[in-house]
Amino acid sequence: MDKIYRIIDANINRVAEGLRVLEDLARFYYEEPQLTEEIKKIRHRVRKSANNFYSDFLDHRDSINDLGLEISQKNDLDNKVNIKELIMGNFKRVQEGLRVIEENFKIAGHYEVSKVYEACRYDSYTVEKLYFSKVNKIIKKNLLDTDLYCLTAEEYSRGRNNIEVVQQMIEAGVKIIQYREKDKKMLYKYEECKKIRELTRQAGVTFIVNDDIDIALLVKADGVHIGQEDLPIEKVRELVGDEMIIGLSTHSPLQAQDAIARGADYIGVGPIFRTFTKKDVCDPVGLEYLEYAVKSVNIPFVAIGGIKENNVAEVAKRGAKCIAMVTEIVGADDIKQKVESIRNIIKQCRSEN
Ligand code: 3NM
Repeated sequence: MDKIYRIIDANINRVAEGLRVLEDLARFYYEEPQLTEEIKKIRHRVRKSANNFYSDFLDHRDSINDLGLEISQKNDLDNKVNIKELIMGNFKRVQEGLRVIEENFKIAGHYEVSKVYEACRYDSYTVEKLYFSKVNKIIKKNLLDTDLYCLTAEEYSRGRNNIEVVQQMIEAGVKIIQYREKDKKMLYKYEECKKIRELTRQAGVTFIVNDDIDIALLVKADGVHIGQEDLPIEKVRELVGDEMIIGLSTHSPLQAQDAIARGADYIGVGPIFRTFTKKDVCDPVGLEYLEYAVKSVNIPFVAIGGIKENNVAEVAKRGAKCIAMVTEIVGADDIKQKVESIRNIIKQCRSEN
């Protein structure tokens, strides 16, 4: 029976620690009271329900001779590249641990106690669902909490391919990138998006695919961006589900309100100035529509169209928090340096606002 207590002890620690990771993310990172409380309740129950066994656990604990530490140090199977993976990994750790506790308490002759851990496992399934739905809402709300939104356009990239350009954008610290290629064949777009997904995932950068919902789904992009004449947003939502971000280009206050009512997660507001990058776009809407968006659009939005280093200040001073640029970035001699100087201008405008 000694070894059984050793297993239960190790798993109670594993579960409680996993819960603590989840609780602290909810509490300090997402600042989400309901999740914090729900996780805390389970964690206390996990610890308290085994209080009577505390001395048995200590008697049989033998961490120094645990094979697990050496194995864990030798591989990186437990590595995580983003917070979502961290959350997922810890829920799995908690649920697996609870199952081990449950089964071993039965063997140890404590059937009633095992049922408590079974109940905790079911509670954790419910909280996991709640956790992800809340986290997704928070992620979507904050999705454009960054100064610069960059898009690809290989034909303006001075001979660099999209992958090189994206790598440089990431190195420059850009936090959201849209893949936009109107004239490439599907296969090439898919291959490029697969690579970009890998790069952005490793760097924790949000990745949006323009137009091609199928590619966005296949490569597990964070979102898809569509235009006014693409499939209706409700139908796109049916295809991509609740989690995926949907962005919609809008060119007037009416279109903005329509996009909000129909479930867009963010909108593009533009074209602010004349642009030749988007072939079929309307005339510039000027800064007026931007001013409307700043006052009246209650979802994230990004200003776009003809914005360059030499006019970005006008846009930032009008209150645009997130600004999109295509040719100014992809066509720069030095992308990193361009991003840096644009960022400095935006920062300066914000401090003056
Ligand atoms: N959408 P540049 S304007 C992709 O108004 C796009 O919805 C627009 O390119 C809109 O920064 C645009 O090179 C092109 O002017 C922006």
